[in-house]
Amino acid sequence: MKFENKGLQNFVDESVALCTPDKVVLIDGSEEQLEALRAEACSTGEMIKLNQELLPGCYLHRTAVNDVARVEGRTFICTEKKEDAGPTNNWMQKDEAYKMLKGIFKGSMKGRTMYVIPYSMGAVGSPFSKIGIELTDSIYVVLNMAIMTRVGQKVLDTLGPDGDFVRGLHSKADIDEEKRYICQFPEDNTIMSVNSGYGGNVLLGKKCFALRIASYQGRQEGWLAEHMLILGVEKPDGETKYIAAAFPSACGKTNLAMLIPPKEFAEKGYKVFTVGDDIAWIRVGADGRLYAINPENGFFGVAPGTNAKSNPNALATTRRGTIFTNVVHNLENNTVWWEGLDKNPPKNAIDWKGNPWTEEDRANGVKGAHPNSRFTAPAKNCPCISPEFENPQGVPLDAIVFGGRRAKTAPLVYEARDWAHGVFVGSIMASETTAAASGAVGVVRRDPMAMLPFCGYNMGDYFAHWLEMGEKVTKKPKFFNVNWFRTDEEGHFLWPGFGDNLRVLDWILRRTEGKADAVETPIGYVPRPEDIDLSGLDMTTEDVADLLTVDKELWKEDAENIEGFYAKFGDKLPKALADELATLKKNLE
Ligand code: GTP
Ligand code: SPV
Ligand code: MN
Repeated sequence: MKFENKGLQNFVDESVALCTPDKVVLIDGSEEQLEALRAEACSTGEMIKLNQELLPGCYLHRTAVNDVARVEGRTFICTEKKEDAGPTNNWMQKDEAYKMLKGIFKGSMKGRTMYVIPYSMGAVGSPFSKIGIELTDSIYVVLNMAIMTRVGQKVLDTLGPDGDFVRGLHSKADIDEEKRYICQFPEDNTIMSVNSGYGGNVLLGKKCFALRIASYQGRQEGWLAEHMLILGVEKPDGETKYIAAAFPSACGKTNLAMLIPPKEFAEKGYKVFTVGDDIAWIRVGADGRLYAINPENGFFGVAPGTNAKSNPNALATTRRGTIFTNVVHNLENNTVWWEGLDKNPPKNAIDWKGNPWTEEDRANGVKGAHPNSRFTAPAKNCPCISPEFENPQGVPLDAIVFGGRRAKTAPLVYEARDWAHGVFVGSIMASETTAAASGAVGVVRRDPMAMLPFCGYNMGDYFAHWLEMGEKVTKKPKFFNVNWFRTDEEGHFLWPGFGDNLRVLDWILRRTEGKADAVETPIGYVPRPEDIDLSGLDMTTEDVADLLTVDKELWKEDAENIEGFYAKFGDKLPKALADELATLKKNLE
C-alpha cells in the first residue's frame, strides 16, 4: 500500500512486517466500504443485524466475557523516565515496553486483514483538530471509529505529505487477559493496544489519544485535554451559556449533556444543547476566555439506566446507525434491551454473554445486559445536538464543574472562591468506582478532575499546568463541584437528578452573572436553599438545606485523606495546592 506521507508509509510498513496480516485495507470513509464491512462482520457472527424497520442501521456486538471494560491495571504510560508518568500511572520504561509489545504483536494478524483508519479528532481541517492513524485487525473497531471520529480519505488529504499524526496499533490477538496491554508512549505520539476488543481499550481515538496522549500534548502546547462533557444552556433571555463538567466514568456526563429541562423550566424558555458527552479540548481564545471543542463525532454511552424518562435524547440518538455492545438481544422482535430501559424485559432473549436469558435467570436477578454495556451512536442523531457542535473555534466556557459519586461528604453544589481554589476542588475529587473499569465497584477513591485513569503524564505536573493556564485566562470561568448522589440512611438518592439537575445549573449560571446569592462555608460557597428553584418539584427548601450541609467532621476526615493522597506527589505538588489544603484545614477548625 502506497502513501504520500512518509511517516505513514513507514508506520504501515513496519506494522505489516511485525503483525504479518494477509491483507491491508485502507478505510476511505465511503458508505459502500463501511456497508461491505458490516455485511462481512454479520457473516462471521462478529455483529448481528438488528430489526431494520425498528432500528435502521443498527447492530449488536458481544465482546468476550473477560473483556467488558477498561483495564486500568494493564494500562501503562511508557516514557524514558518513571517520574514523567508520575505516582498515579502504571509505568513501563519505553524501550522495554516496545520490546515486550513487539513480542506479543509478532504475527498477531496472521490470517487476518489489517485496516488502516485515518481519523481526525475534531472537525476535519480545523486548527484545533489532530489526526490519528489506527491500524487494527477488528472490523468492530473500524465501524465504531467511523461513528466516534471523522474517518477516511479527507483526513489523509488534510494530513498531506509532511503532516504529523498519532500512531495507534491495535490487535485483538487472542483476547488473552494475561497479555492484554494498553500502552501510551506520549513522548513518541504512539499507542499500542493488544488482546482486547472492548471500546475504551481499542477505539484509540478516545481515551488513549484524546485524553492520555492529548493531555501530554496540551501541556507542551499550552492547552487542556479533559474528561468533560460540554453543554449549552439557552436561557429565557435567548442567550446561550456553556458549561464543561468532569465526572468520573459512569457518573452522569452523557445524562447531564443531554438533559431535558423540567416542564417549569421549559415553559420559561430554557433549552439545553449538547456539544460533547465525554471529552473536551480546551484552549485560551484571543479574547482571554476559555474555548472548548468536543474532539469526538459520536457517543459511546452507558446503556443500562438509559430510558425514555431518564434520558430521552440519548435513547432517540440510538434509534438508527448505532452499534450496541453487550446488551440483551430481544429475540421477540430482533431488537435490544437493557436493565432500566423499561419494565418489560423480553421473555425470549439472549443475554450479553450470548446465552439464553431465562425466566429463572430473571427471577434470580441475573442481569441480561452487562452493567458497562454501551451504545455507539452518531452525534448527528442527537435531537439536542448544539448548532455549535462543528464550530472549529469551540464554545466559550462560563463555568467548569467537577463532581463525583459521594454518598455523604460533598454537598449538592458548592462554588470555589477563585481559580486556584477551583483547581484544588478538581484535584480533590473523589468518587465511588463504577463498572466502567474492571475491579471492585463502589469503593471511594480520589480521582482528580476525573482524570486519574487518563492523565498521560505526572499528575503533579498536570496540577501545575492547570494553575498556569489560569494566568493566561483573563476572563475566567467560575468553578463548581456537584454531587447528584447523596443518599439517606437506606441508600436512596436524596436528589432526583437527571433533568432536575438543571435547577443546580441554573444557580451556577446565575452565580456567573452575579445574580444569585450564596453562603460562605469552610469548603466554598453554597447556595441559600431558597436560591435553588424547586418549582414543580415534590421537594421542600428544608430537603435542599439537608443536601447542602457541610459536615465538618466528615470534611476533617476527608482533609486527612487528601493529605495522604497529596503526599504521593512529593515535591511535584504545587505549593498553591498545599496552601489550599492548609486553608481548608484552618476553615474546619
Ligand atoms: P462514561 O461514558 O463512562 O464516561 O459515563 P458518563 O459519565 O457519561 O455517565 P452516564 O451519563 O452514562 O451515567 C452513568 C450512570 O449514572 C447511569 O446508570 C445513569 O442512570 C446514572 N446517572 C446519571 N445521572 C444521574 C443523576 O443525576 N442521578 C442519579 N441518581 N443517577 C444518575
Ligand atoms: C469511560 O469509561 O469513561 C468511558 C467509556 O467513557 S470508555 O470508552 O471505555 O473509556
Ligand atoms: Mn468517559
